[in-house]
Amino acid sequence: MSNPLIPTITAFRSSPDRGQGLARDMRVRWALEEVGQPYEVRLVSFAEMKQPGHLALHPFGQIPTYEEGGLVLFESGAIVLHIAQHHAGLLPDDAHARARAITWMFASLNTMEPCILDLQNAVLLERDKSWFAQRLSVVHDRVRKQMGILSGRLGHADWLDGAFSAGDLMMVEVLLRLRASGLLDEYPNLAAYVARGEARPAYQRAFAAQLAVFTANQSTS
Ligand code: GTB
Repeated sequence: MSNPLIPTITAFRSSPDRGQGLARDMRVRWALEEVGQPYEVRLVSFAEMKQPGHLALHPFGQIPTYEEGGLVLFESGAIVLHIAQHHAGLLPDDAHARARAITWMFASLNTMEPCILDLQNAVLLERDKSWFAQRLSVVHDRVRKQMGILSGRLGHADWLDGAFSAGDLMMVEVLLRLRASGLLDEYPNLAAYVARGEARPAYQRAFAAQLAVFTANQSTS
């Protein structure tokens, strides 16, 4: 029986990323660790995600979800925003700075993530097509365009707008998905930005927690 005062999130029982922290429960775990909020995790299989019990929490049958008392949320951005709005540590007190941090959350999800997902999907699903090389080049250029703008905006700063915020948490999470492509290393200030995010103790705890799920799953299977 779970404690209603402790939020429960859902995560893959067996993550296809083999514990690399690329699934979207990672950003929720990281946010909870940043604000010092303990949480419980309910692991779900791909089949369970499509069953009525989980669909009642997440209409699209995905992870992550978030349950806290009577509140049920899905969409990692909405969950992180909820956590940031209800705990100190992820959003500035100043109203304008707070609105700007939230703007960076949206920029990460709406402006950066779509082209990064296009790249991942192209590599995953279109690799064997005759036109793959052309498609990859177009998708790479789209990612580079956004990365160039973001890189110019970050400049030599540590974070996007003053102190670390939920905007940085989300942006780092999104950029991390590019690492395997090699594109992140083309922008040394963005690579360093991501490394700064990963070095945060809260990130490390969240990463260790999701890796432990994968490791435990390996030893029982
Ligand atoms: N917009 C939603 C959000 O931000 O919460 C998207 C949620 C989503 O895509 N969830 C994925 C899921 O549940 C897991 S994170 N997929 C199962 C399904 O749709 O049936 C996406 C993901 C999956 C795998 C890797 N990987 O292996 O590296 C990385 C990211």
